Amino acid sequence: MASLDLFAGENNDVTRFSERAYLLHGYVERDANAILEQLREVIKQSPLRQFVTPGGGKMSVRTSSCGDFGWITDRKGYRYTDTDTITGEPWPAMPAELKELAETAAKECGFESFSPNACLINVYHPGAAMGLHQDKDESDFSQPIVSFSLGLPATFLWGGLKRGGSPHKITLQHGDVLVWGGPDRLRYHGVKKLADGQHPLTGNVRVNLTFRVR
Ligand SMILES: O=C(O)CCC(=O)C(=O)O
Ligand SMILES: [Mn+2]
Repeated sequence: MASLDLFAGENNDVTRFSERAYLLHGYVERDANAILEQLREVIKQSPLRQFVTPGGGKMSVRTSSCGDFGWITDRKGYRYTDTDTITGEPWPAMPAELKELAETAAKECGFESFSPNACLINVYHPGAAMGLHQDKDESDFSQPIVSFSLGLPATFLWGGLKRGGSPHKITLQHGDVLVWGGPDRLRYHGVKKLADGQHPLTGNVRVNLTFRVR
């Protein structure tokens, strides 16, 4: 297995772990309180829920969305909608500060024109995980994915462009941001089962936000 250090970037705060995939260490740590406050408001309007996949399994992660579009899944498939299927209302607006932070992170990694219109909120309790998958329900793969991690640490799995093989493991800490795009945009990725723990800001959960152009 190739060492991730192979791609280590020039800047200590950024690790480039694939051709166009970057870990911005602690990038949103200072903003964590404000981000979580905004999320609490979003979740009041569109509550967290456990989706059922097309295969009929219940996802272990609890999910909501904000922005013009929200990502959903049910027996009919994975897709984006412009209304929350629970409330029947439009998804809550994407807080401007969050959008700006995501755009600045993308710029930091050379993705100049990123303007996300969907933000998927994933809340992991201990034992929750996300299997290896591609983010491929979007229409413009020239746009990156920007992902914030808050609260409990997690092991992120970074695979190839095809299923199979053993993925690299990347530890994501509170405040870390991942950006991936270009030739890495359709990489398989996932999250290992969350270990028990307590975090001063989130208690026993990990919160993940992924900003996307739907
Ligand atoms: O929780 C994470 O770090 C990744 C989430 C993810 O891949 C997704 O929501 O599609
Ligand atoms: Mn994903």
